[in-house]
Amino acid sequence: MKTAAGPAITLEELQLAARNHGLPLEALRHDVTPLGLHYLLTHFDIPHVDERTWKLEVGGRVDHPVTLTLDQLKERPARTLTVTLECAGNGRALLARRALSQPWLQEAVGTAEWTGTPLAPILNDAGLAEDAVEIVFTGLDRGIQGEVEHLYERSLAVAEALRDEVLLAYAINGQPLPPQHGAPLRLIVPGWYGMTHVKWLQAITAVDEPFRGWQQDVAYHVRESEEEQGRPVTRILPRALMIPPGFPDFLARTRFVEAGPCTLEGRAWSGWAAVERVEVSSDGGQSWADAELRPPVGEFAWSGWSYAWKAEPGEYELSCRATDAAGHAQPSVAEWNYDGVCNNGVQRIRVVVRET
Ligand SMILES: Nc1nc2c(c(=O)[nH]1)N[C@H]1C(S)=C(S)[C@@H](COP(=O)(O)O)O[C@H]1N2
Ligand SMILES: [Mo]
Repeated sequence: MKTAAGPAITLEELQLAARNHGLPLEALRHDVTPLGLHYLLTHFDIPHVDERTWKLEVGGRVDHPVTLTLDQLKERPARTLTVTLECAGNGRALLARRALSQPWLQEAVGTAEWTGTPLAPILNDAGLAEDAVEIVFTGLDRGIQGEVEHLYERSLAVAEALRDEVLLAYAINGQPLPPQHGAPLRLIVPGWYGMTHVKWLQAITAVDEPFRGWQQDVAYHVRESEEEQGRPVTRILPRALMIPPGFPDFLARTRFVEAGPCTLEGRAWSGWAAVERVEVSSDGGQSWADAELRPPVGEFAWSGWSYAWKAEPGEYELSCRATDAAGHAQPSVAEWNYDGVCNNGVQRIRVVVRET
């Protein structure tokens, strides 16, 4: 992977940023992100798929390989789950030295109602062989990354793939999946970072040794250099985000707020456990106060929070941070890593409070 030489965004990063958009932070107001406002990340091209001829191949180390059409998948039991999805690269562009990739600030997140059929019964019907250790999920999209040509593919350990909440989804927010979100079928693995949720599925293959594809084995590791193997990225670390209050300056995005009571609001989530605490700071992280936390909007989705701020004239840096029940806390600045993944350092919003 190439790294940026300086702080300025390169044309190559801009090219990616213009294709892959984030959630406008004001859309954090919605429990479920309206379609079109959910973030998007596509490594290569969005494949053009004819749903009438599309098929899913389930095979490899199984006793009964099977080919399923979209109609057959829709005839199976359906389940809808509200899931918060976040890209592992969220926060990348805020790192001092960064990998040349999608330059997210902090907006690569969204919550959707995904409808599909659970994966486990399909694998059980196919009959996993005793030596199956992982399930590989293959997309239809091909490209070159890290100088290696490949289809977008990721794997999961058998025990993770068999979890009840893992879905093969064909609908989002009650609508058929649109092309950009993986039509006609994608994987949903609640709690895991975005790269796991393979879009445009064409094959699900049980394998008897750990999968070594580029997106699995090389990408998505927390490591300090290209030579190091590192630690694989799995579940989403806690993060809180605030809806920027008041109104913005067009270019700098500095916020302008009238003096007086001001409700600060936002969302917080973690893929490890429920969010237990959200705190807010108005002095650049020197002091923190507890925000009021609402129950999550779904078992695998974010919680809303609010905080009554008494805005007095002056200039402020507002921040928020989340802690989950598994003891993961959000750092003010996350530790640097080579791929620019899992950067859950706190959000900072510049606010000018004016006399009324
Ligand atoms: N086939 C395929 N699946 C994919 C990707 C991709 O490029 N190709 N990108 C992954 C990444 S990195 C993320 S963050 C999520 C984004 O899902 P969304 O675009 O529906 O929000 O899809 C994942 N699934
Ligand atoms: Mo991602």
